[in-house]
This record gives sequence, C-alpha cells and structure tokens, in this order.
Amino acid sequence: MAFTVFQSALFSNPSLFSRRRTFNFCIQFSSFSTASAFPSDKFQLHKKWRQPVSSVLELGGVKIAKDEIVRDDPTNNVPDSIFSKLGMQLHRRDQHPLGILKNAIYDYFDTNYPKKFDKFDDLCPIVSTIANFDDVLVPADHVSRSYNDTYYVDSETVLRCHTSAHQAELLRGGHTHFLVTGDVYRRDSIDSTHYPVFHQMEGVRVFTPVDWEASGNDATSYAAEDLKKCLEGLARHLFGGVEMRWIDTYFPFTNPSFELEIYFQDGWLEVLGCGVTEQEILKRSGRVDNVAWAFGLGLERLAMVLFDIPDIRLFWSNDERFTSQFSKGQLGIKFKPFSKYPPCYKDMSFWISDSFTENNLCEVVRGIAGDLVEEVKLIDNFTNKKGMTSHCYRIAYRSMERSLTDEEINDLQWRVREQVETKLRVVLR
Ligand code: FA5
Ligand code: MG
Repeated sequence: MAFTVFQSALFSNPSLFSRRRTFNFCIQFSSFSTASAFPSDKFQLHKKWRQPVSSVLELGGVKIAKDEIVRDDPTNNVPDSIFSKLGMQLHRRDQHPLGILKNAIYDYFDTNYPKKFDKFDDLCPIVSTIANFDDVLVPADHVSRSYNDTYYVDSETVLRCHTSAHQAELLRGGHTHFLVTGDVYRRDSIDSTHYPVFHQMEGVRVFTPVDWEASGNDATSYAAEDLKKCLEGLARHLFGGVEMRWIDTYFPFTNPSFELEIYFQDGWLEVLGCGVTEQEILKRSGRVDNVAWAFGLGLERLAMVLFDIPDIRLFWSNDERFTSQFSKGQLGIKFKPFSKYPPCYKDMSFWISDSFTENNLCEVVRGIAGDLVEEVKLIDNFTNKKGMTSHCYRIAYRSMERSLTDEEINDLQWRVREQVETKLRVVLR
C-alpha cells in the first residue's frame, strides 16, 4: 500500500547535505543566543510547548514578535506559514509520534551510556549563519547557503536547516557527549515525504587519547568503529532485527562520512548521516588532542516507518482520529488511516523566467493552500525554437481530514495562478 510508494520517494530524493545534492544549513540571534544554547537543567525540564499566537511567540523563554521574523525586506524570505510553525515543538510532546520516538532514542542512550549524554531539545531554531554554516565548515559557495534553499531572517540569521548548527557552540561550552533534538527548516519540494519543517536529532561523542590508545587502533578508525556500533545498536533497538548497510558519502563537517540505510518493505531507506568530526571543528573549540563522531537523523522518516504513517503532513494534524492513536511510550503502534479522501489534480503551464525555481513555486502554493497541497510535480518541460522554456506542473490537492468541494479547489487554484504570475514573473499559458 502507501508504504512502497513513499519509500521509493524517500530514497529517490537526495538529501541537502550529502554529496548527492550537497546540502543546506543554520546561527544564533545575539539577543538570545547564550540563554537558548545553554539552557540550565531547570530551564530545559518539562517546559511546555506553546501554540504560537498570531503575532508573538515564545522560544526558549524569549518573546519574539512576528515582525522580527517575517519582514518585507529583500534579506528575509520567511513566510507566515513558516512563522506559524515556530515554537510548535512536536518533538517535546510525549504522546506525539515524534516525541515517542525521541524518548525511545533517549532510552537507548540512557541504557547503553548511563548518565553520559547531555540532552537538549529546546535550543532556539533561529541561529546565525556562522553557527549554521561557518562553524561546521560549509564552504562559502555551497548551495545550501542560498536563499532558494534556506529561510533567512536577515543576511546573518537563518532558521536552522540542521541540528548540526548547535555542534560547535555546545563543544565550546565543554559538552563532550550530547544529543540535540529540534525542528529544522528547509525550502524544498512538496510530496508525501518532504515538508518545509521537519525534525532532526544530532548526536556527538568526543574521545580523549586514553580511549583509543589501549585499543591499538588509530583515533579515526576507533571513532568510526564506535560510531557504527552505536548506531547499529540504535537501529536494532528501534526496529528489532533489521538488515542495514553503510554507504560512504560526503559532509563538509565529517571525514570519513557515512549514511545508514535500513532494508524495509522492499527498499533501502536512508535514515541518517554521520561521520568522524573534522579536526578543524574540534581544534576551534579548544580540543586539539581529541577525536569525535557525530550523527544527524531524520525523526519523521524513522517515525513514518515505525508507525506506518503514510504522509508527512499528518505529523502536524490536530485531528483526534490521528492524535488519539498514539500514546506515551508506545513504540510498536501502527497507524490506521481513518479514511481516504480523493485527491483533486490541477495542471498549470507557464513560460519560466531565468530566476524561476521549483522551491519558489512550492512556497507560493504552500502559502495559499497550506496542508491541502499534497504534491507539486513537474509533468512536462520543453524549450521552443525561440529558447523559451515551458513547464507544466500538476498540483494534487487533498485533505487528510475531509472532502474538498470543487468550489474550494477552484478558488485555491485561481489564487495560485494569480500569485505565480505576479510573484514568480512567469507567463501563464
Ligand atoms: C544533515 O542534515 C547533516 N547535518 C547530518 C549529519 C550530522 C551528518 C552530523 C554528519 C554528522 P541530511 O541533509 O542528509 O544531513 O539530513 C539528515 C537526515 O535528515 C536524512 O538522513 C533524513 O533522514 C532527514 N531529512 C533530510 N531532508 C529531509 C526532508 N526534506 N524531510 C524529512 N526528512 C529529511
Ligand atoms: Mg542524507
């Protein structure tokens, strides 16, 4: 059923960070960097998530007005729809599939490394470009730094696009074993496995010479072996006996770098990226004689497999028929779709301009249709003799919760056409 479909989509979409498509990243607002990056235990424990109100939200104890984050200014590309997700912190809800998964991963680390790993799940997602990119050695010309891939609050501040944005700051703060869970933001395409906000968990472990000297192994091989052992154990803890494989890859911040794939329902599924931390990152945090490993895993992808959740939009649903199916500590539950409403397809053709990108199109569609849009797919593409290029996109509208009326969809599509023409400077055909 839905599973094979979303699985093949999962691994046909290369990630931002690995070489297949290279990647994307994130910093820390000066006004709340210290407080949010190093919350005291008291600050971190049991802080309740808060539904954002329309014009102000609270993040890490700091009130942030909407007009600080969403501004009509060329250095800012954060839309209202993204502001409304800030502060939701799905990963901090114990009854939510992402919270249940986070807690199951915590259990694994608590059992295997008692009292070793410091846990952070409330660090501010608004970070400096230095933390998001420079601190983890992302090259200046890397595609992930573009306005097309990352949400910028201003030219020096972004919504983090990975939890690696917190690595350097925590290392500098003296932490040697830590897990960072949080919401991350990427401008991206629209389908059942991609959403502009998703959740990652970062893990970092630092070793000192005593750790590897007795092993007879060199520092890098020692760390790489320990990393693989740790993550294979985690995969078994979550999935039981599973077939898995390591793929060599590239990340700017680790060397060597790997991805872990799990064989699940007829396909290999990429669940995380990891590797041995680049020495330069350790050196800059004052750890010259050390070696470390790091990983970053995608919580939605793991949760979709663990709970049989067929569409990534469901994680954001407040529908009781979704939320009531999950309970604290219950990892083995399989989601039962409550009903399936038919999709409605609308095609749209236009002559593109030089500046046209698919991510910009998706943002316009998402801004109008919100979670009613299920997929935006290029179905035709040609260039005529005059050198003009035409694209035809098929938009699938479908609610997870109810039937949509023709009138409602026609109205959405009409607004999409209008805004695509004015905002993206294309010529509708
Ligand atoms: C990173 O984000 C790296 N920061 C991971 C890392 C950390 C590598 C530390 C080495 C050391 P990547 O872009 O591949 O890499 O994303 C990591 C994981 O996030 C992926 O394996 C996938 O599970 C998940 N992920 C990536 N993009 C999306 C998306 N658009 N929607 C849902 N999950 C995603
Ligand atoms: Mg990847």
